[in-house]
Amino acid sequence: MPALQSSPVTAYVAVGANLGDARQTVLDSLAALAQLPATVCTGRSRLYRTAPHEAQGPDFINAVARLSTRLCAPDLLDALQALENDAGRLRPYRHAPRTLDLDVLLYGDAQIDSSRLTVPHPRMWGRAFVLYPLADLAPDLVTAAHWTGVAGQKIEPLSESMS
Ligand code: A4P
Ligand code: MG
Repeated sequence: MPALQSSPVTAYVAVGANLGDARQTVLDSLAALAQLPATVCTGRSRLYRTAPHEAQGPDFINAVARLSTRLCAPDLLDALQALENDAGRLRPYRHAPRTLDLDVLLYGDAQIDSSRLTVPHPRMWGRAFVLYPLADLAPDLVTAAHWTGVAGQKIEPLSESMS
């Protein structure tokens, strides 16, 4: 039984996949995030096709979800990892192609640095595959300097009919 926060926290979760039917897995995971206990999904970005960044394998499908959740951050991570496992996630080596990756980008304005969880996600601001979908939901979070930092990274939104 998770210990719940007394009031909801706005969290942003990055969704990525580049194995199997990545688009369908991302859509299914966005639906599953909305079903987490003590959690409401208050927004989802467009879906994007992105080139692997510091990784190998097929192109990724990436998105971001905004949650309003009373789960504490470690319980949110547990829930995300359970969804990854349900999607058949294996970890043969770092940055291996994956059926589903769910990362906590932001958890309110919390700064967390534990053995299991670093929030804000330490690499998020240098990644187009995070910034574009995050800006769909929260454009004010992404600054001009952030955009300059990801110039040249290959990313394209999927058409509405695809997402
Ligand atoms: N962990 C620590 N902080 C967090 C957090 N904020 N959210 C720990 C989630 N997990 C966090 O994660 C490894 C460990 O990180 C977990 O056990 C957790 O306790 P993992 O899901 O097994 O592996 P990962 O996410 O691949 O690891 P890592 O090093 O965080 O990878 P990155 O840096 O997130 O990069 N290119 C494109 N185009 N699209 C992508 O989605 N993803 C990556 C992964 C690389 N290149 C990509 C993409
Ligand atoms: Mg991850």
